[in-house]
Amino acid sequence: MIDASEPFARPVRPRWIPPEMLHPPKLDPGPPVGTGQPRYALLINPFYPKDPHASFGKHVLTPTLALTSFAATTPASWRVDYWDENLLKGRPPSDPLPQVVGITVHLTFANRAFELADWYRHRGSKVILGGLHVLSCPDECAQHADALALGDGVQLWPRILTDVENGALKSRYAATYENDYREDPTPRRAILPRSSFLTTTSLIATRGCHNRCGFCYLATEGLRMPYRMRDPSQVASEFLEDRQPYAVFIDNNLGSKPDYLRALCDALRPIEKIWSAAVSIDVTDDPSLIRAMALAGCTGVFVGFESLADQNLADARKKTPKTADYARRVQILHDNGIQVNGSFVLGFDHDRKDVFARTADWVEENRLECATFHILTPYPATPLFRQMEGEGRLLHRDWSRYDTAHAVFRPKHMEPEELEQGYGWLYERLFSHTSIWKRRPGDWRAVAPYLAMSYLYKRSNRFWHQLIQRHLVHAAWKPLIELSRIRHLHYRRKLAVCETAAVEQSNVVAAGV
Ligand code: B12
Ligand code: SF4
Repeated sequence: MIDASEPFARPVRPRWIPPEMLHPPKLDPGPPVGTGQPRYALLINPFYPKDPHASFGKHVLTPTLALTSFAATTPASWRVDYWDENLLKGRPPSDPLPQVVGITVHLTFANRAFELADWYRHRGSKVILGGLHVLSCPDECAQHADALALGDGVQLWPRILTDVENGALKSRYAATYENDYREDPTPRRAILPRSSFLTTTSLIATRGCHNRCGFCYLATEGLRMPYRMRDPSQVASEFLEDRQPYAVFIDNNLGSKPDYLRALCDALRPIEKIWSAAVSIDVTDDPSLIRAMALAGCTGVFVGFESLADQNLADARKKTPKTADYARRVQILHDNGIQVNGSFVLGFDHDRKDVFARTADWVEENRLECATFHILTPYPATPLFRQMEGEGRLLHRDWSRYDTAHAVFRPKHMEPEELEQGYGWLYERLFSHTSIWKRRPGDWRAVAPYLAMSYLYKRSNRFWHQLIQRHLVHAAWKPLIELSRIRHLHYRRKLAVCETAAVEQSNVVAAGV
């Protein structure tokens, strides 16, 4: 029962959701076809239902690198195509039938991945499944695949294709993440539909993280991902090669090694582009690093605050500054013109029903330009999963609802329904006109682009499916992105002048003048 006295108890208005955002296209049974066109591989990112509370636009900001990263290792004699079901183009291609179909599997879309796998296998393709869910639940996935790729696809894919050619495909291939990351080829971005994403430049510079939070997928049993870095110059050249003004770093935590981040900023500064990245808030330990990020083109960070309660963070074993210091640290980012998208996890053991209102107030007081919420979700094979399972608190194992928008465990201080309703209420409040306006940037020149971006991102869910189907995503964002880049270059010049003046001042002081 939801406590009616809570602010989040007010029923959320039912909204119209475009059916394309909730259901994948139906696959007709069709007859078995044969063995597929030799040396033709199709790579699929399966459909997942979109959470109506959050932005639909976020799914077409930038593509996953899961498929393009290993597509780059496809032998030259093979044709390779990319198919993202979330781009709403209908049924995936089957004429000609690919000899090999590679599908990436996460737990939330595992069922759709299996449906696709069964469909292609029935027709005669060889199906290879890879990705996070294959690593955490291999036996479940094996029933739907000719072969499983456990771990790093970049090392496995060429081996798999060679074995297919030789009629010697094995049922399991495994690779670790301990190799030298600098030797990985550039992801094959040319196979992506450029008009379908805000930017096709999803970049990755590092693998792993200096933390190992108990709820994070990085703590999955059997996943060893030592911290690895690519050469900063390699990353800058990839950025240039893709010819887009804006890139999104999809690293787990770009700030894990501050010295590396500084070197990366040195390499990115001359190319005069803009980018955003996920970091943990300890990146602000050294404000000069934040200045270096701004001068290198960083316009936004996605910060995993996770919780505003120290006890929750300690339970999760996250090494992080005290939450009382978060506001000052956010200000350091804002002072350098960097927008903050705060990520919060709800439902930790010290969260009571006031967590929703307290989080919303804090986000507004600190004028976070954007916020993303997640219901705590115990991913299989993580320490959190084992804990919840041991305490008998898991409600079910329907992976499709392990999408951080549903309560899949029994929280300590509220009902699962209250957790879900509070989560929905938070998005309602933070995406409201009042809240968007309250959080506008202090610099009046930044207000118009902030409002335009906020409205497109947070209040256009009725239209996103049309932009996606008409290949207009890139075109819709383009003017705003270009405007941001030009504003940022102007802003950087001012920052650089201040920086030079500060250095000259300290030289004068050092010289004892
Ligand atoms: C980009 C991204 C997105 C994008 C695109 C997602 C998409 N599927 O199209 C957007 C922003 C839309 C998104 C949304 C969400 N995401 Co997301 N996302 C990421 C992110 C940051 C990068 C993914 C990536 O490119 N990784 C780099 C590639 C190279 O690594 P990889 O995927 O593991 O692939 C390698 C291997 O696994 C293997 N491999 C993978 N697939 C295959 C297939 C074959 C055939 C072979 C041979 C090999 C192979 O080879 C690759 C190279 O080694 C990851 C975090 C991260 N850094 O990985 C989170 C992450 C994948 N997302 C996550 C989540 C929870 C979500 C959301 C549910 C969150 C939310 N509530 O909105 C949504 C919805 C998506 C969904 N239902 O799954 C979780 C998944 C947790 C889990 N255990 O499944 C992650 C791990 C974040 C996290 N820290 O928890 N996401
Ligand atoms: S800091 Fe973020 S990426 Fe690193 S282990 Fe914790 S949750 Fe995962």
